[in-house]
Amino acid sequence: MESALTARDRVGVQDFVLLENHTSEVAFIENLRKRFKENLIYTYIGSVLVSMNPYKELEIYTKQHMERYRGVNFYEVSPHIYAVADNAYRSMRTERRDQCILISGESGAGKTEASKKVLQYYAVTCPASEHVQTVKDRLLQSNPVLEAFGNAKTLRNDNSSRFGKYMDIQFDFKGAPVGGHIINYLLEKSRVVHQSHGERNFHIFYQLIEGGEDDLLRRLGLEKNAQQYQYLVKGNCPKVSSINDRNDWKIMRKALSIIGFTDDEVEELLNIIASVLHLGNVQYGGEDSGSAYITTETQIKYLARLLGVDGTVLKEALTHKKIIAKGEELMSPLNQEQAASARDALSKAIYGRTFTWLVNKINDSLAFKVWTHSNASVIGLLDIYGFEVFQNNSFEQFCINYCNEKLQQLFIELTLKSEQEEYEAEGITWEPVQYFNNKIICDLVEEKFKGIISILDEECLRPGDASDITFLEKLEDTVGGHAHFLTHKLADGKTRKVMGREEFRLIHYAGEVNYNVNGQLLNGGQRLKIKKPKEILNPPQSQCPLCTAPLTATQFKNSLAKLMEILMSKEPSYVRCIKPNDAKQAGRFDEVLIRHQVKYLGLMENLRVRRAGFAYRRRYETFLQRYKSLCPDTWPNWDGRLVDGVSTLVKYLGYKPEEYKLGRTKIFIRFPKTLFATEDALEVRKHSLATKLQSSWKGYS
Ligand code: AD9
Ligand code: MG
Repeated sequence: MESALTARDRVGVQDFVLLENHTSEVAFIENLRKRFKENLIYTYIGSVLVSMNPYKELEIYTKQHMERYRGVNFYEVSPHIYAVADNAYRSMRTERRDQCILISGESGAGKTEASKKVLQYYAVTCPASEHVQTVKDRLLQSNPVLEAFGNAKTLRNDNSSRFGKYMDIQFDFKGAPVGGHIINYLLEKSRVVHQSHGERNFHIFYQLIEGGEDDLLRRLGLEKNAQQYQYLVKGNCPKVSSINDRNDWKIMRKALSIIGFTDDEVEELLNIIASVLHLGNVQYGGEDSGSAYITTETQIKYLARLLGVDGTVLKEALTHKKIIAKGEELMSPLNQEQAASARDALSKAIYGRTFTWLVNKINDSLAFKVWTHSNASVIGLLDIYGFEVFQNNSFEQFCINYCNEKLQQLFIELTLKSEQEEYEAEGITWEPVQYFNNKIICDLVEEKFKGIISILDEECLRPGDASDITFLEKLEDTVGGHAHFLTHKLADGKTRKVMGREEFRLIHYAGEVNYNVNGQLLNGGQRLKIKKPKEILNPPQSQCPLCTAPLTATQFKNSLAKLMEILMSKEPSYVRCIKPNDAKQAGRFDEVLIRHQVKYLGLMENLRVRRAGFAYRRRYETFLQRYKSLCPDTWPNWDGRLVDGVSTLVKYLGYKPEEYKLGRTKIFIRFPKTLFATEDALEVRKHSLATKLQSSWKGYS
């Protein structure tokens, strides 16, 4: 029989707070490595779950596994995503407090898979009636639909979510899921018209072309060949070995039916998807005057039919822009290049709007019809893009990283707050922890009038010579002296050689990122108010300072503020996902890559906060239950007060006064070695009992 000590040598500790040297990153990574090698992909930092993507199917998600975690204390079973799900569920039920599970990590780290596991856990383990079963099915089936329209193959992940997602699962007073609601964030619309080498457009396009029935494709005017479509050939990657588009089409179609889409609605949806493909194939020629004209009449014919608009109106929309001169609307012709970008802008707008429509439809179908807040509780699931640093970082990365700053701030505030509250509740002196508060970076981005987003808005709305470069200059004037902001200009007027003239650098909590300002004004300033398809076809207006529609960056800022409010009102659980290598391969532990993520996820900081003071804490009844066999006075039953039992037990075990403290309901143990010694004693006792039993059996034979 393996002793507790050698087992720990082999598989590491299941909670990082039990590491002897908790400040050592080397020890942290080593523990991850040991566990990963043994297929132990989950480890805790206190109540935070660290999850490593195994890149292979593990036999740990069966119904039996779910049962094992049901209603069981966090520490009595090995770390698992089901334990987090169950713990949140139980807290919701017993404390009547709304919960949220925040899943973070970089692209391909396993966030979406983790969120699906949580949802499956509730679908299987929560009580059900006929109505509830429908809700469960719809909740589960929302995934294949949203993934078809919102996920794509990227270099980093074959099924990368190109949008952020927050999902509420609503439970009734019996604890049965009775409804849901999804909020989506910042869909990567640029992918509709362009993909980098080795990447694809959103899955739905390929699913439709590969899996769509002949009849359907005929109606949509589509050919069964992705190579025919300009929007699908940019990345030169029509097929992906891990993806079966034809099969996924069937799953997606079935999911649409389960969610309650009528045949007409499905047809309408697919009309729009087909329209985007046709739009991509619209080509232009140039008049002598320079004005663009359309050379591909067939596409216009299909588009007019599918979108239900007049062909002439459509053609004008694709070759002209509307300007307002002296109070009058005029149509001004575009040149070829401008027309092509107007076409692409239209495709992106149509796709973005369709995605929002889809989310709204799913929400209608998940809506709990007799919902009142008084008798229901909520578990929220956040699956949102992690911190991103590319060679070239643009507006999209800026928004994503800003979002991560906000989440990190929330994490720090809530973790510290809950630690502090626990110490206070237990009557134990709180020792303040030093930590980096990233509020200063959030302010730099979002502060009114002088934050980066305000300056971006101002430049977007300023008529005249506003450009990406004037935006950068304004930034330099306003936030140039900020400790977390840099450009190529040095304070003494010299230039910083390592930086380009069109970029600024933010020193994020997770590292430094250079953002290119090219196109920031365009992206940051896009107005979002679009309602019906016909309205989309109105040519984009030139910038109008009086327009009150929110700008993309500000809208994103506001939606993040709302998200923070939602999360703040709930009790959080955290899942931190780590990707083991960039090759999407099982068994490969790329230490450099992992170390980066440990840093970006702020795990060492997290561990430090958790370890400040005490490594380990347990409720008296749990502690007594586990270790009472080690002390004759507490074994087999303890009659008196729990705290006296624990006190008797630890004195018998030889704990020194500086090694532990007794709170109101819990014991706090300062060093891991104290606990390990107790665990080892327990192993020894079990072992000797087993030996005794064996020898007494032998006596009978
Ligand atoms: V992105 O930011 O949306 O690009 P995610 O969501 O973090 O990313 P995802 O959950 O999609 O990553 O995981 C990527 C792939 O890793 C999956 O398609 C699976 O092939 C693989 N994966 C992730 N988690 C698990 C797991 N627990 N077991 C097995 C997994 N495979
Ligand atoms: Mg994902």
